Order: sequence, then C-alpha cells, then structure tokens
Amino acid sequence: MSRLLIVSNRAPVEFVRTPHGVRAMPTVGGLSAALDDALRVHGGEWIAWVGPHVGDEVPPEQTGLPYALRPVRLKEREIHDYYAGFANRVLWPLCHTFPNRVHMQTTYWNAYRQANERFASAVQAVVAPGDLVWIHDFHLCLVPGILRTAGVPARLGVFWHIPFPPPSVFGILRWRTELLTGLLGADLVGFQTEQDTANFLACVRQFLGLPVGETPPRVVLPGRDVSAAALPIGVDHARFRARAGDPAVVAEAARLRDALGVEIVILGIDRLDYTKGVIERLVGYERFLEHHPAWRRRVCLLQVVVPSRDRVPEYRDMKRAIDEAVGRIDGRFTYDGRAPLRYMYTALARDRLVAYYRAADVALVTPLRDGMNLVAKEYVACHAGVDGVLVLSEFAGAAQQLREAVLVNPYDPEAIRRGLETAVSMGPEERRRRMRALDRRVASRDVQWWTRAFLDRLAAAAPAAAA
Ligand code: GDG
Repeated sequence: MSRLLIVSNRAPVEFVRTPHGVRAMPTVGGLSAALDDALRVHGGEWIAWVGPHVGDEVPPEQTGLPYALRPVRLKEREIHDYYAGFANRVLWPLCHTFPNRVHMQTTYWNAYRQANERFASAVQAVVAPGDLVWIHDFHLCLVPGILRTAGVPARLGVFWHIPFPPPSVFGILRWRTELLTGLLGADLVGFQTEQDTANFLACVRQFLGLPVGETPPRVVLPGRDVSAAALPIGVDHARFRARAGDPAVVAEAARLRDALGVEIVILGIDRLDYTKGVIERLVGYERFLEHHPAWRRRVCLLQVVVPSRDRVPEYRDMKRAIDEAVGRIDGRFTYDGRAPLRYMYTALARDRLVAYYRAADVALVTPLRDGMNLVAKEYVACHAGVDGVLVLSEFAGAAQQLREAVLVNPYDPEAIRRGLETAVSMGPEERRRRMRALDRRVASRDVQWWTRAFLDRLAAAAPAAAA
C-alpha cells in the first residue's frame, strides 16, 4: 500500500503556549478526525501549520498521534496575509458567493504564493517515489502546480471542501488563471457535489481555454488528464452512533432536556461565520415565535456558536450582531423566567456535543452556503434508531444527499418559520420514516467510504510525470 502524505493548513493539533509550557491542543473539526483515520491505516505523515511554537519536526510523543507531524513554519505577518487575508477574506467569501466581502489585495496574494511555496517545500523534503500526496482545500491551490513543475515522483490529489462557484463568480478574482493552473498540477481534484465539479470544469474551459470532458469529468492536458470527481465527505457514522447510545451520553442528554424544561428542543451548532446563516436563522425563529403564541413556552432553541477566525474584523462584528439578536428575542419572548433561546459562545467537548445532538428533537442547520455541512450528518448519525427532524438549508452540499430533510431557503425568514412549523408538528411515524432514510444515506456514505473512494481513485491515476 502506498504511503500517504496529508497536506493541509491545520492539523488535528495546534501548539499553544499555556502556563505549563507549550502544549499540543486538539483542533475542532470533523475533517481532522477523518484524515487521522486514513493516516493510521496507510501510515505516513501530516504536513501542516501548527502554530509558531515548534521546531521542524514534531515526534509522535509530543502530539499523542501515531504518525509524524511536519510543521510548516510561517511568520506572524505571513499568517496574517495568507491565512486571515487571502484564504479567509478573498477565497472564502468568493467561493461562498459573497463577492462584496472580497478584499482583493496584492499583499494578500503575495503572501499566499509564498505560503504555498513553503508548504510545497515541506512536501518535497519528505516525499518518496510512489507516495500519495493528498492536499486539502482552498488554502493550498498552488501547491499541486509547484510540485508538478518540480517533477515530484508521487500522485497528487486535492480535495476542495468548500463550494466551487460558477465562472460568473470565480471570474471576479484577479488571480483566477493562476489558481486554476495551480490546481491542475494535481492528478485528481475532488469536490463535494456534482455542481461544484461542473463549475470547476466550466471555469477551466472559460478562463484557461482548455478542453474538458464530462463522462468521466476531466480536463484534457497535453500528455495527461486531470480527473475531477464529486465525492461528498461523510462522518464517522459508527462512532457517532455508538457514542450517542452510550448510557452516560444518554443520561447527559436527559439532564440537558430537564434543565431546558420544554417539550421540543431545537439545536443549532455552527462555527462563527457569516456563511452559516446564524442571524438569518434567529430571525426565522423569531418569526416562528411571533406567529405561534401557543408554542412559545413549549420550545427552546439551543444555539451553540464556536469561536472562529477571531483575527478577522468582520467576525468580531458578526459576534456582536448575534449577541444583539439573541438579546432581542429573549427580551421579547421570555415568560415567567423561561427563555425561548439558550445561546452559548464556546466549543463543546466531543461527548457533550454528542449529548446535545441526542437531546435535540430538531436540528436547525441553515447555512447560506456550505460545501457539505458535517453537523447535519452528525445529527442524523446520533439519531439512528430514534426519531428526530433535520431542517436543512437547500444551499448546503449535504442537501444533495439528504433529500428527506425539511429543506428550506436560509435567506428567507418565512421559509425558516414554515420549516419549523413542519418540524414541530410532524407526526412520529413520518419522523421515524424520514430519519431512517436519512440514516441509511449517512451510514452508506460515511467518512471511511470517502477516504477510500478518494484514495482508490488517486492510486489508480496514471503514474506521475514531470510537467
Ligand atoms: C468545512 C466546510 C465541510 C462544531 N462545533 C463543535 C464541534 N464542531 C465540529 C462538528 C463538525 C465540524 O466542527 C464542523 O464542520 P462543518 O462541515 O459543519 O463546517 P466547517 O468547519 O465550515 O467545514 C464544510 C467541511 O469543511 C468538511 O469538508 O462540510 O462545508 O465549510 O465536525 O462536529 N466539535 C466540537 N465541539 C464543538 O462545539 N468538539
């Protein structure tokens, strides 16, 4: 079996300075768990930025991980301009179709190029013939091109976790040709949905003038093809299901429900991000409470927002706007000390997260746009064998698979209101029928399926040749 090199901006741990010295702390996210699994199976190394406090190699004893972590060193200024700048203020808003939030600055682009060079050098330092190099996400578009030009003797794959926009949106970017050319250094580029794949191919055709094929999806280059594939990411269904059925977790879920003291618990869990549609969701919930006096004392929305990207000014403003909306709704609809909304700005420990999923009768997952959305799939996995209702944005990649959810337009507060009405009034038989169907899809396309599907395709790509 080929050795695997994972390359991503962040790793499953980050090194932070604590009063007891520099410590490896786990990072929040479903992705790291998925890739961690793949590395345990294949063996290999993980190349990532893990904070400023480490040397050139971190042995497994320091991370608790059974494989080596190879840190990419970036200076404070580079992190600011490459990560907070180009990745988070240019590519992130553009790909989620928020062109007015794009800050197109040359300093950001220069830092992005330099950072991508550093990641590529870190790969070159360890890569061996026959390796599979799996590069993740929009932070590292240029890495495949740099490695290809350097003639690295490995197969190169990229997975794009966020939406890929159509040419009318991607074309706004001054550096569109450089980014597309960089990605085409890969043998395989994976996307979350068929639509993302089609958008990527349309951009390549329009901005690079290259021929593309549709069955199978690919870009035809002189001497080689680059495959494009829709491979929706999944969750570790078996692990979520087992944790959710654990008696300690079930007891914690029951305690939580008791503490809330309502008939119907509605749950929202999101990283702090404008793409997640938290404010729009709160307004939709407010409309629901306005329309339904009878439900006011019987429901509670438990909204968890996980701190994220606090170096970016827009995120601090958004946090303030959420605080205001929460205050307004609680002020309007709290009766006899019973609040319709519980808001937490924190990251939950993994088992608590599962208890929250388990406690919720309804999950309200309404991103304005999302590559996939793992929260939706994790909620379903935690409700295998029990009922529950998923209200899901039609603009999340997950909506392509999870057709039995109550699908809503997240921009429209009236649609969210109607979705909530459907959810709270759905009978037990329909809840169970829909949840069974959702669970079958989440179980059959789990994260193990995803890593296998990607790596099998990558391994089957023609052996690497220099550009
Ligand atoms: C990007 C794309 C795509 C959340 N709160 C807590 C917590 N989480 C975990 C969830 C889940 C993950 O974070 C969030 O994943 P999402 O998919 O919802 O969102 P992004 O972070 O934006 O991820 C997205 C994904 O990449 C994978 O391809 O689906 O579209 O934007 O796993 O469980 N984990 C813990 N405490 C929390 O409070 N421990």
